[in-house]
Amino acid sequence: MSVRFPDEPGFAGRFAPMRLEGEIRGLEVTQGEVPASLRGTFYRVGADPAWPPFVARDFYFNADGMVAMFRFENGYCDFRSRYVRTPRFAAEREARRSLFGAYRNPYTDDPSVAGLSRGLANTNVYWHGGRLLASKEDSAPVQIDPDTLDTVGEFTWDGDLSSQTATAHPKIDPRDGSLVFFGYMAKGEATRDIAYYEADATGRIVHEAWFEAPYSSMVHDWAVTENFVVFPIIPLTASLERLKAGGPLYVWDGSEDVYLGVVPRRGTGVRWYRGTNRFASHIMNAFDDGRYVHIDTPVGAKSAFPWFPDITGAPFDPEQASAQLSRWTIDTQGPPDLGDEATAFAEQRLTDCSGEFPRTDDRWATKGYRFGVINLTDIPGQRPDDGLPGFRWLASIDPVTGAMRTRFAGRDSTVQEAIFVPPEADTPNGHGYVLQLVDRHATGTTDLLILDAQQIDAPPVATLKIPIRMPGGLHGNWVTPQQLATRAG
Ligand code: V55
Ligand code: FE
Repeated sequence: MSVRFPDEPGFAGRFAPMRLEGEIRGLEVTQGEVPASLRGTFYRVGADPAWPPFVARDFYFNADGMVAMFRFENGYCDFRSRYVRTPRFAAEREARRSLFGAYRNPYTDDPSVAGLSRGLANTNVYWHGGRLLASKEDSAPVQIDPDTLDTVGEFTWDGDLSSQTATAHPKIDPRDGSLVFFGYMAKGEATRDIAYYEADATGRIVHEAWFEAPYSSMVHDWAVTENFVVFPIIPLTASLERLKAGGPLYVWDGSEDVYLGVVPRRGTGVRWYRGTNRFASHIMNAFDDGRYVHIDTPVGAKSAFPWFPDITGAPFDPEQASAQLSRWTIDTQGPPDLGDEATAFAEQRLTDCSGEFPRTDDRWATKGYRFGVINLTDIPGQRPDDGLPGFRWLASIDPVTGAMRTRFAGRDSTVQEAIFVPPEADTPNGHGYVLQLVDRHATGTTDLLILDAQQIDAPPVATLKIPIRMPGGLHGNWVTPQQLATRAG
């Protein structure tokens, strides 16, 4: 009956479970001063398994969502962390053990939980229509109380969500506050169905369109511009037969093409632009000029996820998995599918450094922009000699000039996703703060850095100390007091 986590890489180092819910009023400031004018809350979610898995070689995509909040007011920062009480979390807490099996494989579950949502709410936490929503791409989001982090319950846009799933990477159009989102595998695991939605600023779904992808795959992030949405179909392919046989949902298929599905905003028809095999996951930003769509995303030769096997059995190769920020350009008036060996969209590399977790100043989301941040695993010629894998630098980039600044996290330190925080006043694109959690491996603590967005390489404006390790960090967002005041019931 002992609680014992497996001696496996998925539960070691920065993936070792923490499982701690708590509150610290007034985090310790170890350097600098928190600007008194900084008012708002940074919410982020990490994946932290509440119970040991009963399947072998489990990984953090399959772990419970732990939401953390950092609320800034008058130079103080209050911290709170809380698990999302998904139906799955509640059932396993009651049983004091895992009841759900392998990642997105319901055929491996304990029969007692058949029919219960497998959602973990572990990938993103965002504010829209007066609600704080924690989400994972295999299910509907879960509404969270923005002050206590108590779980309100599953949110299905008042029942209007016809898809079984909703992306963890919705975009908010700064023009009108619309939430632009989609569900993939919308009719169940390994299906090819995609449902595209827009909800107005109040959180009511006002547009819905359905279509089928060329093949079933992980559609983790996507591109939204003023006039188009683009669905990247990347060959982390899924198969229901494999799932039923107890195998992984995804495998990397190096023989399959990439497709970019372009749909006009609030339109219905999809056009598929085909390109040669490669990998991409997160999108920094995207924009269009009415005809050409530009999408900035790190692009690698192969999948960055070591836990999804290569279809050929080839071992994971970090070199091939490393991705460099690149720009994909689609001529929406050009021919969509040029057939074998050809590519129907252009690719131009923006940097030679390897990285992921790109973000932008979301006031410029969907628009031509001058500021992004990204975490780097490697800068040619600057690799530290401490042998620690993972993201070691933060970089800021102006995609127009290519100008880049970098900040090394330090020895024994890795970085989690950074976010841009606008100051109270209207400022130019990229003028404000960048917030970033830094894992201090030697002490098992975490620092929250407040950086000047225009000089991320300068000493931090302030460093706050969280005296615990915060594992499995994924995505987060900044919510202003004005937004919190629009709370829906
Ligand atoms: C990602 C994370 C997920 C997932 C699928 O970063 C993709 C990508 C935390 O869960 O289920
Ligand atoms: Fe993501």
